[in-house]
Amino acid sequence: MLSNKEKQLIKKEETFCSNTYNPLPVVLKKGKGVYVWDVHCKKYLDFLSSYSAVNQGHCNSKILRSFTRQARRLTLTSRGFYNSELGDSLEYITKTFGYDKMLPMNSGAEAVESAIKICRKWGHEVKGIKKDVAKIITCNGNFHGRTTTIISFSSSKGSKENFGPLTPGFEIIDYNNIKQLEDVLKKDKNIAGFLVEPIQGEGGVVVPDDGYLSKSKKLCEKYNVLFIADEIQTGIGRTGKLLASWHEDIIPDIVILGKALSAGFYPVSGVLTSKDIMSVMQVGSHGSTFGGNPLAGVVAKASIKYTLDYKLSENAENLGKIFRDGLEEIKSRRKIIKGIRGKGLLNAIILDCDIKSKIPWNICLSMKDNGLLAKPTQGNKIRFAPPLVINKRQIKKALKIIDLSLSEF
Ligand code: IF1
Repeated sequence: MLSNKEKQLIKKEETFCSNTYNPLPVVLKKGKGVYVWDVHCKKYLDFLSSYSAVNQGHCNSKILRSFTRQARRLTLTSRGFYNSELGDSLEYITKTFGYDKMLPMNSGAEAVESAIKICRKWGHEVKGIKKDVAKIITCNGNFHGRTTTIISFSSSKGSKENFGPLTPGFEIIDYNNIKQLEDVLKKDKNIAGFLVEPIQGEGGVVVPDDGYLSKSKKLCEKYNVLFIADEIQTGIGRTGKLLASWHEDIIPDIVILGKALSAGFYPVSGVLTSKDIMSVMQVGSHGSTFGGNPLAGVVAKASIKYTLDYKLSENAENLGKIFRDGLEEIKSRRKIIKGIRGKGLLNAIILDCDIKSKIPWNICLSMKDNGLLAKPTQGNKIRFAPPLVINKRQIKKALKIIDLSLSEF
């Protein structure tokens, strides 16, 4: 039951904020590491991690120190001038991921939009596609953000209803389907890029077959098409490697980062690629008021450094296995679980219910009451994605809570 204080806070948010979400009825006030507390100081394990934006844990002390030191000194200069932090942080980030250059932006969607611009310009000016007919292949079940161009290639009707006219220039194929990719590449000479999530997050944590990414990359090389990996959710250690693409030893032509690139302190995103590909972006072809500001540079470098120094990718790999084994054990006793899938600490259970059923929501309400926060995705799945700083004891605690809540269904 919600207290009067919670009801008032919820009512105020609903009164003054656009109504585009259906939040779980919990009002959070504090976060630290894998935990968040509500306004009555009830503690929860956060198994959503703001959709993988706080991989380094809520309010990470080390990153906070770097953040506040820079915030006291200089936060924003515009790119109308140079600043003392941007070059240093982009050198660190590009070298960490093995690229020559990064185009710095703010939100994930802005970075995806920027990657689309780079890819199209490369298609026209380097590949030689006729003016304004370059196309990008994307996948059914994709989620790349909420801007008008991005929803134009979404396969979910709900996200594009009445937002038209939509942006042309996208071919949608089935995810994890090499034949469909090759068919389009063979048929259509105007393809400039293939934009894909190494694991589809919103699609309900859909892990493609082993080899899907490497075969796709090889096809892109064969047909002179840019392989663009959207690692906004799967990057920064989430799936057990620094980039999910690295599970298949591929080097995408373009990598898009966001979310945990700033450990949840401040929107920082970016597009990483080679200097040749980035050379299509000349003075005046792109920009952003906050893109590449000194505070963003400092917090991004500190967030990546923390991820490496504290081996969060390895932790995600190891604890992800323990977590999935624990879910398998629960599944053997709880028929409501139909399937388990994921990699590293990006996992989901598939429930044996209709996608319109209230069961997933009610299970999340019960887990909330038992001290764990998670949310359903794609109807009959519940995503589990804790901060990557989680330890074995906390994983075991989470499994107990999940088991207890499922016992009610
Ligand atoms: C919300 C989903 C996840 C993303 C990938 C780009 C973006 C996202 C692979 C855009 C953002 C967020 C958005 C968030 C919910 C969450 C989400 F459910 F929407 F699909 F994680 F799976 N590429 N994903 O996952 O980044 O502009 O949001 O910074 O509330 O819409 P953004």
